[in-house]
Amino acid sequence: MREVIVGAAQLGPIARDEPRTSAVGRMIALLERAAERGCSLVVFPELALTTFFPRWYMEDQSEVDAWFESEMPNAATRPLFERARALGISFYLGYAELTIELGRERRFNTAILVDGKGCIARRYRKVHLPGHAENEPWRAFQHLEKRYFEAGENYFEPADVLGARIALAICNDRRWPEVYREAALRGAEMMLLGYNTPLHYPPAPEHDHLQAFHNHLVMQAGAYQNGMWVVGVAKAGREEGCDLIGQSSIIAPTGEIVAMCSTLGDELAVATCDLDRCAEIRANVFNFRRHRRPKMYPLLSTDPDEWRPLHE
Ligand code: CDT
Repeated sequence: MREVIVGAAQLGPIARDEPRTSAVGRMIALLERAAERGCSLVVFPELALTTFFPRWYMEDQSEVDAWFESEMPNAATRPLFERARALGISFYLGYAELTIELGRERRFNTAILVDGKGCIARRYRKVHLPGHAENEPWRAFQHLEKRYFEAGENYFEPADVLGARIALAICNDRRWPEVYREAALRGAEMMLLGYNTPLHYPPAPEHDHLQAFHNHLVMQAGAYQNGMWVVGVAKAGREEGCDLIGQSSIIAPTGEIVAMCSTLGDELAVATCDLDRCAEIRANVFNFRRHRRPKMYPLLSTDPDEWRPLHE
């Protein structure tokens, strides 16, 4: 058995005027609880330092940039890094990243995996950015990720942390089956995912009552079909008038939910994850080498603009 005790550290709402130091303080409180329960890995949500700012249309770039971090750790987050290192806990943290690369400013929706020594073992930039790029006033609230972020261009390569192969993804990524499969083909045994998911989906409100179902559906399928642990962690509750789903969960490679938050506030759900259980699935029904037929799926990694009918 190769066991990792994992804490899914759900956050309740973060107010627009709540300083990062307050959010970090709440995360440190969850970290302390996780330590008491023996966790060596704690997962925080997507964009965990601030409110979910893509719900507002902003034209002034300096107003947008106030939501971003240009270094990590920084003054606000250093106490979290230091407390986690003192406790020997690895953690996943989502935040808005502003960086200078290729000679220009670049902005990403980012998650990092920090190891028990306080070093960043993997930085992942969200690949699937949902929403829209222009103001759409007919919506009850905006979802402007396509305006404020560039899409990440990193593969789903797992990091070796805690004797486990751990991959990262962020929120909307969890709805795409290719994400889990790519990570699994790269040897991932666990997928960490933070999310902010509104209960109301303006383009198709007839699906609002299915939000929590779809949340679990995609993560449980991803876990089972790839024989990996999945840890999905919400920022939940009524945030600036917008309801965000909760149900942060730890899901076994069999697809079963083994721990779940039951509130919409700051809460910790804990499970002992035996990494060797991945083999129950991967040595059998989803033995990739034995049963996959990659030559039959050529369109899966083809750009849509290049699609051609198979028999043209
Ligand atoms: N943060 C994020 O990616 N949220 C999306 C909302 C639905 S698409 C507008 C999600 O997939 O949960």
